[in-house]
Amino acid sequence: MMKYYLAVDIGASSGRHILAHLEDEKIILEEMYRFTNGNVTRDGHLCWELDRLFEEIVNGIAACAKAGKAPSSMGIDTWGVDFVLLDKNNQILGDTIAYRDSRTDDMDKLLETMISPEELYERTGIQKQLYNSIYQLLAIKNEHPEYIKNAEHYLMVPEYFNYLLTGVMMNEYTNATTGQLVNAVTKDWDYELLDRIGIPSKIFGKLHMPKTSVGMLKPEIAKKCGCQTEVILPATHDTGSAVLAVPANDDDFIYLSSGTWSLMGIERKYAECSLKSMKYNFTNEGGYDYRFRYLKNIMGLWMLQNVRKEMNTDNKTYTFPELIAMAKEADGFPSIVNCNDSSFLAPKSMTDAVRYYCERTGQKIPQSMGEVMVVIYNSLAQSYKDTVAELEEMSGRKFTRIHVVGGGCQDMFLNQKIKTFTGKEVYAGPVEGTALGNLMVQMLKDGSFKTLEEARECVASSFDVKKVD
Ligand code: ADP
Ligand code: LRH
Repeated sequence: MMKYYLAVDIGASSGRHILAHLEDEKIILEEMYRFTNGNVTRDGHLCWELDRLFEEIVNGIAACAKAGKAPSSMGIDTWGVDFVLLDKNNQILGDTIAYRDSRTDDMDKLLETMISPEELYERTGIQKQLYNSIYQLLAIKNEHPEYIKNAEHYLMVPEYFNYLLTGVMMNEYTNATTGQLVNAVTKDWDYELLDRIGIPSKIFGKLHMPKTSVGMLKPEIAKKCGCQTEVILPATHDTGSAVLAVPANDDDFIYLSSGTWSLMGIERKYAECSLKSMKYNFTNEGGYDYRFRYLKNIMGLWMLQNVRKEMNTDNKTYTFPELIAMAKEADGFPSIVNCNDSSFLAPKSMTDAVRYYCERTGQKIPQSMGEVMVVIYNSLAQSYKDTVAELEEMSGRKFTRIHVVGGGCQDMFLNQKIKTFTGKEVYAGPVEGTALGNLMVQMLKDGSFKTLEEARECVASSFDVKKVD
C-alpha cells in the first residue's frame, strides 16, 4: 500500500493541497486541489474568510480520499502574523482582520511608550513591521478591550484550522516567532514583554516544535473528508516550510522565497539582534530545529498581482505569461521605486501608487501597463541587489548563488533580472517549495528521512532545478 502525505499550503493569494509519496527514493508530488485566497472588506476592515478557507481545507482532503489516495498524515501552513482570539466557549472574538489592514497605524507610537524599539529588537530579533501580531494585539486592546478581557486562547491561523480539524489547540514555535512576541534567546513566549504591553500570558499555550502530532480528525470531520488522518505540525509558517525545501546542503547561497512576498536571506544558528541588524530591518524568524532565518521582507509579487487585478475585466483575465510579454516590450523604462515604501502595502490602486511614487521622486512616469510592470520588475530586482549587499555585509561573507523557490520562481523574466542585477548564479525551483517543506517534516517524523540534510538531498534529486542563463 502506497503511503501518502498531504500538505495544505495556504498563501495570501491561493491555497493548495499537495499530496506526496516516495517512489524509488524520490519525492513525487501531485496537486489535488487549489482555491483562491485574498482579503475581503467587512465593516471597513480587510479580513480573511476563515470559514470559507476551512471548507476548502475539508474539500481538498475529501478530494484525496475520493481519488483513493487518503493521506496517512497532513500538515497545514499559512502566511505568518495573523491570529484569532477565542473566548471561553472557543468562539472567535470579532472578525479575523488581516495584516494589511490599517488598524495598526500608529500602534508603533503606543508600543514605544511601553518598550523602546532597541530593547524590543534585542529581545525578539524580529523586524519592525506594523502588521506584526504585537501591533495587532495593541490595536485590539485599543478598539475592543473586551476582546482581550474575554480571550482565553490565542491561536494563529494554521493552529485555528488544526483546532477545527482535531479539537486540539496547540501553538507552534515557527509561526509564533513572526508575531514579535517570542524571545530569541529563550525561544519561548517573552512573558515579561507580554506583561509590559498588558496582554494576559494565560492565552498563550506551550510552544510546540514542527514534527509534533496534533491529533486525529474529529469523527464528524473524518466523515466529511471520507478518510481519517493524523494532523502534524510542519513549520506552520509558510516561509519556514519554504526554506526547508531549498535544494542545497552547503551554505554558499542566499534563498529567495518568491510569492506574494519576497523573503530573501540566509540560515543561521543564532539570532543576530544587534543595533546594526535592527537598522537594516533584518529579521530572525524561528525555524525547524531552532535554525534561524535571517531575512528581509520585500514587497514581492503582491505588486504585480494587484496590477493584474486592475487590468482584468469581466471579459479578459490576463495570464502571467501574457503580462510578462507586455513587460518585456517595455523593458528599458528607467524609473525605480522603493518596493518597501508603505504606499505599496495596501493601495487602492497599485498602478496609481507606482505612478505617484515616480512623480513625487521626479522620475519618468510610466504610462502603459507594460511600463508600470517594468518599473515593478526592476524595482524588485534592485531591492534584491541591495539585500544581497546587506546580507554579505552583515554576515561578513560572499555568496555565489541565489536559490529561488515558490510560485514566483516560474517567472523567468524576474529570474533573469535577479541574475543581471545581483551578478549571482540564480537557480529556480522547486515551485511548490512551501508544500514540499511541509511534507519533508512529515517524512522526517515517520523516519523516511533521518536528517534534514538527507531530506534536502532527496529534494535536489527529485525536482528539476533550473539554472537561469
Ligand atoms: P503565495 O505567497 O500566495 O503562496 P505563490 O507562491 O503561489 O504565492 O506565488 C504566486 C505568484 O507566482 C503569482 O503572483 C505570480 O507572480 C507568480 N506566478 C505563478 N505562476 C506563474 C507563471 N506561470 N509564470 C510566471 N509567474 C507565475
Ligand atoms: C509570506 C509571509 C511572510 C510574512 C508575511 C505576513 O507568506 O508568511 O513570511 O512576513 O507572509
